[in-house]
Amino acid sequence: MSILPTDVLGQLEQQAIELPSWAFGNSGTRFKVFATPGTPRDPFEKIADAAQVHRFTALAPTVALHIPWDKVDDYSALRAHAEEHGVELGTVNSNTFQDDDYKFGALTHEDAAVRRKAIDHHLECIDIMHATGSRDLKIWLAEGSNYPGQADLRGRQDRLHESLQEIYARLGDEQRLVLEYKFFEPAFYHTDVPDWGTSYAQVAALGDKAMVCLDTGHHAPGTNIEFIVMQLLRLGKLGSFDFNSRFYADDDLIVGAADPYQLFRILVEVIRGGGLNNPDVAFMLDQCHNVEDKVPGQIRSVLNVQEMTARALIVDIDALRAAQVSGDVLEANRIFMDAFYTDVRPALGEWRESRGLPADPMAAFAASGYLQQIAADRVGGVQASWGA
Ligand code: PSV
Ligand code: MN
Repeated sequence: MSILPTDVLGQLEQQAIELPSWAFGNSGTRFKVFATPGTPRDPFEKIADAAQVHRFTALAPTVALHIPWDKVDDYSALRAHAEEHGVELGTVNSNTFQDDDYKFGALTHEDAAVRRKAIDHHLECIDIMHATGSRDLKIWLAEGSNYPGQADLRGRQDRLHESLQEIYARLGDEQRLVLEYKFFEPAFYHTDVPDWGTSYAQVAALGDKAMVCLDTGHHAPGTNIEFIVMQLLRLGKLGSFDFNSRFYADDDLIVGAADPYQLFRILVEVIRGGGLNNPDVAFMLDQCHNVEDKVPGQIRSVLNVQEMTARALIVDIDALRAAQVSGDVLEANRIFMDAFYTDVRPALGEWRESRGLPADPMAAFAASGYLQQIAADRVGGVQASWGA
């Protein structure tokens, strides 16, 4: 028998990981953004690139948009373009972090006129979601303060609740709001949604269609992220993941690159809590490819998630439970580590081939000549980058 039993393969077959449109544009640090030949000039080209990831892996059927970066005149046309390329449009991300008016906050701002503008932006995002067929509105707020005493922490929390209430009230029956937390940056003393507890308190006060988004890069070093995953699943409030990995801050590196074992531990809790292939829990990437090629960077990312999911699925749960119940600490840990150390890559390759996919999607994509083709075709225009 393969190390991946049929029921495990059945679960892997259903796995879907949403790609961020911004991963296909140029990105970098505050020091330099390096351009690459063939980088998309508009959302249509970003979606064409994203479709390549799905074509070679069958893992990425949807693409998230960021507004206004992905603003177009005709969202139905963008939707049709996505469908022609074999993918669908996914989560709509709002953006209240690049406008001068938002220097001191958006949904929390002291000035009602600025709050109005920020709320209206979210209402526009919901209108876009109707045209694109998107279910989720993802809100990440770059709001906070840099110096103690600068801001009225309590007043901002109350205004956040009021603003979110108005946005929530506009959601359609099938739509959801997911509120992302982040403990620092761009504000460095406090942020208004710094942790899962604050996000949970805010979304719980809204209702069933509001959930927490967990970005794996948004925690202090050493945070036990899998514990948060367990707790949010237990509370029925884990709406989505933004997967990426970090060495130092919010590095937005390839998921599973910095700490594969952490990704394994997270996925074990996802499975334990019923979050795998559960429509309530969206798997998304939130990454930037600053120095590596973008399409293969995304292919590697979804494969990393798939591989670690396979390892998490082969944990011998019955034996683990028995060891836990009997207090056999070392045996429980051995069972856990056995699954983590199992090399599932050959079995996954064989399985992909049996489904008509390339055993090695990275190699197959490289051999396809796509990167050379877009470099030759996409001449002129302005490459998409931060802010476009
Ligand atoms: C913020 O760091 C974040 O994680 C949010 O998800 C944004 O929408 C995304 O990055 C892109 O800026
Ligand atoms: Mn994120």
